[in-house]
Amino acid sequence: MVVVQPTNKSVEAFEGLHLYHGAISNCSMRVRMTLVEKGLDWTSHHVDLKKKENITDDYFGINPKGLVPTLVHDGVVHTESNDIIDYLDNAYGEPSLRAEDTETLMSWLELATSLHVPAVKPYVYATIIAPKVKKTAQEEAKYAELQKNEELSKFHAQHAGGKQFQGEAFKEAEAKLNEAFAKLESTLAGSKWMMGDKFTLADISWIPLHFVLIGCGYPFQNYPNITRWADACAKRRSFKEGILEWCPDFSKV
Ligand SMILES: N[C@@H](CCC(=O)N[C@@H](CS)C(=O)NCC(=O)O)C(=O)O
Repeated sequence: MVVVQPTNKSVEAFEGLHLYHGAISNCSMRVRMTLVEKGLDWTSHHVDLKKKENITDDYFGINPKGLVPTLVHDGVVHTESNDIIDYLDNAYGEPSLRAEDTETLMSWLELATSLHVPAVKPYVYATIIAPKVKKTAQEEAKYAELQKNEELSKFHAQHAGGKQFQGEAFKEAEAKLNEAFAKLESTLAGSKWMMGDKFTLADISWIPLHFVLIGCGYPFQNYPNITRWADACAKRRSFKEGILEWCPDFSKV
């Protein structure tokens, strides 16, 4: 559980569940899906990443990395999407999104987290997003002032001023995705959901990656089990309300 002490104290007065989230953000999608699956009421604070609404003193005062999503639950600030969905499932019992084999379930959430900066983000920025979130010189300066996280500063510097990164960084990202999706493909052979017969947090963690990456042209046609699983996920209300209502088609963002 990642709890943050906000310097923007306004959120400490919030009651109930408040989510700062981005329509096009795969990390936000998993939290919105969890809220729907668990039938929870929540207050939306939409942060438009294309308008760089995350690059403000106010938002960095809530999430010190300037990332979405951020959950505020009764004034307590939680970051990191895979920790947030685990937190919500623990905090609100039924319907449970856990599996009997908690260790394997958690390892899928950890894998999704660990792939984000080295693989998912570079792939998505290189194929679609970088030109859509190009910062003005003023926004670059504000970002440099606010961002204290070295990994994120380094990542964003790779496409500062409209630069596109392809080459080695892209190939490395692609190789990491290929390895992860080969593992997912074999896990889904003969089982409906990632953890067997039950739809769990593992499916919620991974289906936004499929949705976003297929929009970026990732070749999921080579993965028949993943395709079948994604079709089953797409039939759920949480997919419609947590993903499609906010982002109908990632290739058109
Ligand atoms: N590990 C974080 C990653 C969050 C993240 O990178 N969010 C993206 C959208 S999916 C974002 O806020 N991007 C804006 C930026 O990098 O400035 C999580 O899982 O919550």
